[in-house]
Amino acid sequence: MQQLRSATALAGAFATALALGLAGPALAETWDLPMAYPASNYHSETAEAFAKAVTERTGGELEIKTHPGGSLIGGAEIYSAVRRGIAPIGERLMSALGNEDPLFEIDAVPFLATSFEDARKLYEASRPELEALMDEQGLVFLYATPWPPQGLYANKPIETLDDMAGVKFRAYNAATSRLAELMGAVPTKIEAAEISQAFATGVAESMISSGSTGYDSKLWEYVAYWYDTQAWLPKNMVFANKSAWEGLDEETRAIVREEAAKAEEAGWAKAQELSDWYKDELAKEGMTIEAPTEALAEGFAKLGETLTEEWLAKAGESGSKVVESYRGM
Ligand code: PCA
Repeated sequence: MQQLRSATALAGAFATALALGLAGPALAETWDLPMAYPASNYHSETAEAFAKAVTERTGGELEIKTHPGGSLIGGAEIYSAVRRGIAPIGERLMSALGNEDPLFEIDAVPFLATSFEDARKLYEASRPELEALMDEQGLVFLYATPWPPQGLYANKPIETLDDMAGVKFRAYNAATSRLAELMGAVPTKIEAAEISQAFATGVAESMISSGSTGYDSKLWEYVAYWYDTQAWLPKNMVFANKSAWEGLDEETRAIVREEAAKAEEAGWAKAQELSDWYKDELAKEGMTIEAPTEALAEGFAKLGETLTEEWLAKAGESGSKVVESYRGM
């Protein structure tokens, strides 16, 4: 049936092309866009608006369909799926790709960039390298948007790092796993779609994330504290498979690029706009939202130094170059 339908579509497209006197038929395409975060999250909404705009502006010639919440492909598999052409386009948390290349982790280096303004600079400084790296991997980078600053969720008051000893910690990338280890906590990598279940069943008791993901996961049902450590602002990125991209005509590619640039601006604005709102919502649900104690902040700063050193050692010259150019901005 599927085959029959595409055969009919093909014949229709040929007929239209002949009628228009075109050299070759432009076939309408549907691109499924797998995403890891829930439909109601602003990252997903931004990608949905991007998908709609591309679909409309190309007159349906390129239809992009979003699939939030890991419903089509789980978060951990999205990058390799797009790389292998299983999905033509996808969205993924950049810093979860440290195994591909340490450069992807640059926005999860603790205290390197802790405000939206600095996060934007770090992004501008790293973007050319990221684009080149992804190009080598058979991918086309389209846009990236940030999460609000990362804070510490816990099921009990945390006054110093010692209070984290033995705590079951949900990690979302290698850097947060390592951070947990250094705190003496016990890390487990868990995708956002499984956070609520992990906290409900006691698999996780703590995590570092934004107010955004705590809000999406209704974390107040399981933990009472969020410490505003402002540790870093990680990003999600949207990227396409290079062969799929090269299959698009130039006009379509230009439309995708334009809409990606708009989505990027919208995503950065939305993240800033919602950052405090999320904290207020967590507080309204009864959570204690506090700045870390001096001792906790100091403990984190020390861990941050260790993690920065470790990252610089891994990321080598290209990593140091990006950090240097960021610091010079
Ligand atoms: N939310 C994502 C990554 C960073 C964030 O704020 C998560 O927890 O998976």
